[in-house]
Amino acid sequence: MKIYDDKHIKNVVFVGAHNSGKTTLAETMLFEAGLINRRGTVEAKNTVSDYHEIEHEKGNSVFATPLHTEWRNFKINIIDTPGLDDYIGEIISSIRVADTIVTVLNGQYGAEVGTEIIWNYIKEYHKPTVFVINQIDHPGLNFEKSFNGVKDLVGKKAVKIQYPLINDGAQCIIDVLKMKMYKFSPEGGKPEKLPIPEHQKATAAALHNELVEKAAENDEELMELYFDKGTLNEDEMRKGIKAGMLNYDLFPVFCTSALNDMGSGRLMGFIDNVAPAATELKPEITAKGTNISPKPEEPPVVFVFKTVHQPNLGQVTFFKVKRGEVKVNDKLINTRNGEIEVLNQLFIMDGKERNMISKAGRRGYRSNSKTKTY
Ligand SMILES: Nc1nc2c(ncn2[C@@H]2O[C@H](COP(=O)(O)OP(=O)(O)O)[C@@H](O)[C@H]2O)c(=O)[nH]1
Ligand SMILES: [Mg+2]
Repeated sequence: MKIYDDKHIKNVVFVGAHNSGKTTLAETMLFEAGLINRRGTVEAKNTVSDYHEIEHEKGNSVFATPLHTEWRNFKINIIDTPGLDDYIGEIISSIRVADTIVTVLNGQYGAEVGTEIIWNYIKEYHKPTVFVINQIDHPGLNFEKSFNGVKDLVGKKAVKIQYPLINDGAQCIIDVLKMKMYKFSPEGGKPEKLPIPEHQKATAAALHNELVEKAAENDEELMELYFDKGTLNEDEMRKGIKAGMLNYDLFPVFCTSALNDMGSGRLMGFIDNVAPAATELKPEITAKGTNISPKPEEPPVVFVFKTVHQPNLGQVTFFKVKRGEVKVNDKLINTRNGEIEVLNQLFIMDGKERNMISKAGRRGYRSNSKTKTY
C-alpha cells in the first residue's frame, strides 16, 4: 500500500440511527475504490464491516469497525459504528478519534431518536460533520422531511450540496456545488455528468447562491471576493466550506443510495478535497492540560479508542496516532496507570483483515507484509 502524508489521510466516522445504511455505505465505498471486487450486503452477512458472529446473528453492527478506502490519492480511514443506543460507548470513543463525522440518515425517516442522541455527543466534541441522506432510491423517500430533520439539529447551518431527482425515469442527483446533474444507470457506479435540466435551473441556482453565501461568511478574504464578484469559484467555495466546517458553522448535506451505489464516489471526493484533515483541527488538550499539536517530529502520543481480546492474538488495542510516529517495539507510558506498554506488533485493520506494518504515524505508515486474515 502507498504511504500517505498527513494531508492525504482523512479520518471519518460513520454514525447514525440503526438501519440508516452506514455499513452498506462503507461497503459501497470500498467497492467503488476497487479495494473489494464484490459488494457484500448486510442480509447476506458478508460485508467487510459486520464480520463478527454476533453481528451476523443480529443482522446489524455491534462493534465499531475500522476500515479504509483509497480515493484519488487520498486514504480515507472509516470507522463504521453500531447505531443502537446500547452501544453508545463504541460510538463516543469513535467520535473522539474522528476528524470529520459522517452522520447517515435514513431518507425515509430523517432524523430519528438515535440520530438525536448521537448528535448530542457530536456537539460536545465540536467535530466537523457532514450529513448524508441515504436511501434516495427507496419509494418511501422523503428528502425534504429528512433535510428538515437535519435543520432541527443544526438550524440554518445546514446547507444542501445535493438533492435527489428522478429525471426521465433515471435516478439523478443535482449537485449545487459543481452545478451538474449526475445521472445513474440502474446498477449505479460512475454517473453521467450532465447540465442541470431547464426545469431545475432556478431551484439549483437558488441553492448554489445560498451555498456561496454561507461559504463566504467564514473567511474575510472570501467575503471581500464575494462582494467584488458577486460569486465564488469552486476552489473558493471549497475553502469557505472547510472553514465553515471547522468553525462548526456549516454542515454540508449530501444524498446517496448506498444500496444501489449512487453518490458514494462524489462523497469520497468531497471528503478528499474539503473535509478537514487532522492537521487542520484545533490542537487537542489532554486531561492533564498538555496541548498536543499533530506534528510528526515530536514524541509520539496515541489515543486508545478500543481494546479487545482476540483468541489467537491476545489483547488488541486500537489507537489513533495523535502526534509523532510509533514503531514496533516502542515503549509508551499509559497515562491512566503509569505503566509501560510495549507495541509488540502493529497492524492496519480492515474488518477482519490485518496488514502488518512496521511504523505508523502522522507521516503515514509502512507496510512490511501481505494482508493476513484471522
Ligand atoms: N433501499 C435502500 N436500502 C438500503 C440502503 N442502504 C442500506 N439499505 C438497507 O437498509 C438496511 C440497513 O442497512 P445497514 O447498512 O446495515 O445500516 P446500518 O445499521 O446503518 O449499518 C439493510 O437492509 C440495507 O440493505 C439504500 O441506499 N437504499
Ligand atoms: Mg451497521
